[in-house]
Order: sequence, then structure tokens, then C-alpha cells
Amino acid sequence: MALSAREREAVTALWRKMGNNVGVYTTEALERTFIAFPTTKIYFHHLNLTPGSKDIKAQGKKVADALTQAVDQLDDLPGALSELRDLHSHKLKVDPINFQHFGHCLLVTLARHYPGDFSPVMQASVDKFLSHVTSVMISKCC
Ligand code: HNI
Repeated sequence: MALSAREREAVTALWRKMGNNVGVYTTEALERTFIAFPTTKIYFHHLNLTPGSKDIKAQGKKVADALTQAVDQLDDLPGALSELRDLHSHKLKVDPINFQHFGHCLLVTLARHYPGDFSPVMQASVDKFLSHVTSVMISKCC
């Protein structure tokens, strides 16, 4: 089900608040993902995944920009993410479970940085947004 007006407002308010830090927290969420769910690392064997490395920051920035674009296009997530969906499902062949691992880690990361903002409504809203992103990203899979 689509995000309600209240849920959209919660997500966009959090994104506004993060401002230029979306890349920083997305990078941190990636680092957390690789440690909490080490099987995710196999897709990035060609990169240096040491926390704080140039590679991981660059990857974090790319994912952050895509998520920000998704927040800006909440009415058309399939349109916002279609190229990335094709890349991840057809070319990279990312197993769908990995999107859940990353989404979970991003939620935890954001909650740690914005404890005062993370009411149950905020948690549910960000979780729903990330679930929608995931379902688009895996929608052409297998
Ligand atoms: Ni993902 C590259 C966005 C989840 C594995 N990924 C990208 C790029 C973007 C991106 C943007 C850069 C594309 C380009 O250069 O044209 N990735 C996203 C988003 C999510 C996500 C928005 C989740 C919401 N990616 C994942 C997950 C995995 C993953 C969960 C695997 C565990 N992504 C990759 C790999 C690459 C990649 C692998 C290529 C990296 C490289 O530089 O070679």
C-alpha cells in the first residue's frame, strides 16, 4: 500500500533534516551491513570495504543520491529506480534478501543518529519507504 500523507511527511522531513548528511549515514549503513551481514560483501569483492575507505564512501554516496531521488519521486518509485532495478537484478544479480539487510541497517543507523525523531510513526514510515524501494529494486528478479 502507498505511503499515507503522514508517512510521506515523516520521511521527507527526515530527509530534509539530514541535508548533506544522507551520504554520510548511507555510508555508515553500508559499513554496518557488511559487518552485521557479511554475505553481502561478496558483491563488492573488487572494492576496499574497510570502514572509511574511499571506495565505501563513493558507494555510499551513490546509494544516498538514489535514495534521495526516490524520496523526491515518491509518487513514481518504479520510474525513479527503473535503471537501478535492471542493474541490480539482471547485471549484478543481487539476491533480494540483501536489500532487506541493507534497509534494516539503514533504519538502525538513522535511529541511532536521530533518536529524538524516531517515534514509532517515524520508524514505520521509513521502514515502509525502504520496503517500497526494495520491492521495486527486486521486482524484475528471477
Ligand atoms: Ni547497489 C551499484 C543503488 C542496494 C550491490 N547501487 C549501485 C549504484 C547505485 C546503487 C546508485 C551505482 C550504479 C551506477 O554506477 O550506475 N543499491 C542502490 C540502492 C540500494 C542498493 C538505492 C538499496 C536501496 N546494491 C544494493 C545491495 C547490494 C548492492 C543490497 C548487494 C548487497 N550496487 C551493488 C553493486 C554495485 C552497486 C555490487 C556496483 C558497485 C561497483 O562500483 O562495481
